[in-house]
Amino acid sequence: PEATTPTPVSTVSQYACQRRTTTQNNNKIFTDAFEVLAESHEFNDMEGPCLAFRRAASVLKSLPWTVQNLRVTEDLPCLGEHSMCVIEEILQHGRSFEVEKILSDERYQILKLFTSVFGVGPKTAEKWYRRGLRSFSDVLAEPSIHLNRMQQSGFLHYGDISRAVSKAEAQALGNIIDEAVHAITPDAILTLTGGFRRGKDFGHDVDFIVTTPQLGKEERLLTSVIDRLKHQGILLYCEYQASTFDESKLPSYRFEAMDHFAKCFLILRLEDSQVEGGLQTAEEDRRGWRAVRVDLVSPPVDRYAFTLLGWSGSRQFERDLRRFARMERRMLLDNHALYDKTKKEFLAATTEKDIFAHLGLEYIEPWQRNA
Ligand code: TTP
Ligand code: MN
Ligand code: MN
Ligand code: MN
Repeated sequence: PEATTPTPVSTVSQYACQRRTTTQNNNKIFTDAFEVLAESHEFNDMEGPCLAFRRAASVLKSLPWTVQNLRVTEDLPCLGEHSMCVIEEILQHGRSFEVEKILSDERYQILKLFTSVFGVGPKTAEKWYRRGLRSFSDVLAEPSIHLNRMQQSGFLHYGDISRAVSKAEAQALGNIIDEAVHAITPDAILTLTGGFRRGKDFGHDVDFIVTTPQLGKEERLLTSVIDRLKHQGILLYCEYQASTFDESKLPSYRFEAMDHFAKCFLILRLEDSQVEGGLQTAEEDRRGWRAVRVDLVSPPVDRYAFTLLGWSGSRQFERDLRRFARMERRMLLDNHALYDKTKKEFLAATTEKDIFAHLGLEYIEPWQRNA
């Protein structure tokens, strides 16, 4: 008799770094639901379920087709019982009642509102909520609350920086940073990274890497760029972190550990006249400028490839690159270096392709990393 086993369709990897995920999401109705569930678990400090929903969303984002029945999901990795139930609900009713319940929950709504402020994370939001605060005016009127500088500017520029940055605005900021960087160091290296490098049309900020061909000059370049922006009158906020990079240290096991390179988190003033097609909203257009969040990181040039790979994201893609390195290759990867635990040696790289090759991974283009 003929074998009845169907030919297996090409299997989807459990690791985002072995999938190609463009900005075209064919399963948005499901992934939006999973992201609400992930966030609500994050607000309740439940890291495990939060990550599980983020992984489930990421798998669905990589599919070139839309999920139309529950059966097809059986061949997919990272979809647990709970995720399956949500998919089933949405397939049947067009929406998930569990997700709708969360969206209408007061605590979820308030924590979501508070964490939308630059400088306010889930911990601070939860603290304010526990104190009975329910709105921005509650927070601002509460005398016992001390806002740090970042949070103060977060409230000050709330309207502008909670509005998405367009590609044209990112391009205009690129011109400003490019001018500043090259006026200081003519042969400096400037690269757009983050979501815009992945081909996204909108972002919450614009991320750049700046470095110098001469090893050791990069940190000075970053502080000079900040000074120049300040003198130009376009620096609305600057949080500068000096380098604490130590090349003898092994890469970190923890994903959320920040990297140690010199960096700054900025809010810049972008003029309407600098943006091709002008600013987006009528209000900004009348005012003639808008505030935008910009991140700059400045690694030594011999770490450029690791930083580029680390800052290009997405966060899920980065998480899985590190998890893959550790679990499948006994290697440690972070924004600074790649270390082979078997050979007990660091593996050098000048391009992202070198790093993928060291890991035995097929190269994934930046626009395929929207996991
Ligand atoms: P983000 O700018 O937060 O995210 P994004 O550019 O992917 O999306 P958005 O449009 O919302 O801005 O971070 C970009 C990448 O930088 C992300 O993969 C994490 C990484 N990163 C670090 O590695 N270290 C850091 O200190 C910071 C702030 C970010
Ligand atoms: Mn970004
Ligand atoms: Mn972000
Ligand atoms: Mn950023």
